[in-house]
Amino acid sequence: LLAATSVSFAQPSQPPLSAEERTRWFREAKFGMFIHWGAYSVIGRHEWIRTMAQIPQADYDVYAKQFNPVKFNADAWVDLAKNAGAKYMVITSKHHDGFSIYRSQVSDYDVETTPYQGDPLKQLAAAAKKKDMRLGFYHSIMDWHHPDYRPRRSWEYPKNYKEGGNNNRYIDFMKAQLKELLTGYGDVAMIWFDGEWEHTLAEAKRDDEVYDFIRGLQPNTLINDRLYERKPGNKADFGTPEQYVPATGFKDPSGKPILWEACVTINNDSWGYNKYETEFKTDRDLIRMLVEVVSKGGNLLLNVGPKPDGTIQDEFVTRLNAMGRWMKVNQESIYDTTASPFERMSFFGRATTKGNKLYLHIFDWPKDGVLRVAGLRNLVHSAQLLADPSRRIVSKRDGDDILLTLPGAAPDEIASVLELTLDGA
Ligand code: JFZ
Repeated sequence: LLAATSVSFAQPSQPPLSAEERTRWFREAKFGMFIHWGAYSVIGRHEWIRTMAQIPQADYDVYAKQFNPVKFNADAWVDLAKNAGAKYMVITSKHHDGFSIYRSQVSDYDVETTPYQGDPLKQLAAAAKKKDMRLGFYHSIMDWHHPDYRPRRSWEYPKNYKEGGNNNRYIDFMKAQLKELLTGYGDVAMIWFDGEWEHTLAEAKRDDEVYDFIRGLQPNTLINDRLYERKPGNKADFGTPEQYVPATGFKDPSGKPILWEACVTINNDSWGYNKYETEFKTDRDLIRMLVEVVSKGGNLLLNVGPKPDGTIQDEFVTRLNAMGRWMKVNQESIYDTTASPFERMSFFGRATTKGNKLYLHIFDWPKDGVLRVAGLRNLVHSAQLLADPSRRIVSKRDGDDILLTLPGAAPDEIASVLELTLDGA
């Protein structure tokens, strides 16, 4: 269990990169795995359960103390992500309930209060490092537990602001936790803030201070936009549309297009483990969603909520494996690509580009075997199906369009990818 902690997490030296350089891996990666795991997983309903069910702190703590993931295997989690085709993982170091799932020296509301002897984040960081997987931390600004956090949930404190809370002291605490995460766990791919809507940092005018603090510890860690509460001209590396795919890209509050990452659950609604959930997106929903996101220039951060024992439910595993099988055949059309060049999507599916390659993701296979790509004026040098590269696909110009003659049946009912090599792309 503790073997993983023998890996050295000596602070890596990172020469600061330009924004363009430090986000390169993110733009190439396209697909990450999100993990919501904490005291709420023990209850197994929803990560907001403490607020939703108005559970008093003392009662909630009984569950928190039961967090004991004896079957947690960090290598298995990294393998699951890797086999699915994900290039990075983002895990909750602390969610809104305030419970840290790592061994925090500055908080006594953490995994150290449970029977579990290890540090899940240390083990995950070691496994990720070994397997060449990037790891980032989701960290909630909102904290329902810390005595200095204001405002508190209104159902507990009708006045909304708890007497005695001290915003600045809370932010100091948050910085101390960030320092632990950014100095004890090796390279941190990103800090994924959340819960900014209670204005904690904005009110104290300390958002930029937190930004600079992170950069000072690890200059190339990416920082999401939820640090800033949609402040115009902020320095965030990427935006975070949630549970939807923005149709025309994502803009910061000043209107500047920025990198973005759509975060999405595999189940219907809950980010944390929900044992009552019966609805799950299908393989087809998920694969097409990844294609959709990438064709619009974004990343997909797909969530799993592991069980309290450290295992991941079959409904998630089978779907991630299906994505992985699709990715093994078609990954060229995903990694390191840029958004579709077509202003209006052709009827058949989606598209991405890379250099002189144009990838067509065919959702609706043409019944007459002829695919019309409207408005493609480039010369098509060659065309091949990624699922069947040996077969020659004939292309023919028809005015502004290209006609491609395809085999009778789709190689993949969910999404078949046709790679066009263009002249003068
Ligand atoms: C937040 C959390 O409250 C939730 O538990 C989960 O961690 C998720 C990833 O993030 O929920 C949000 C945050 C932002 C929006 C909606 C839900 N939003 O911008 O619409």
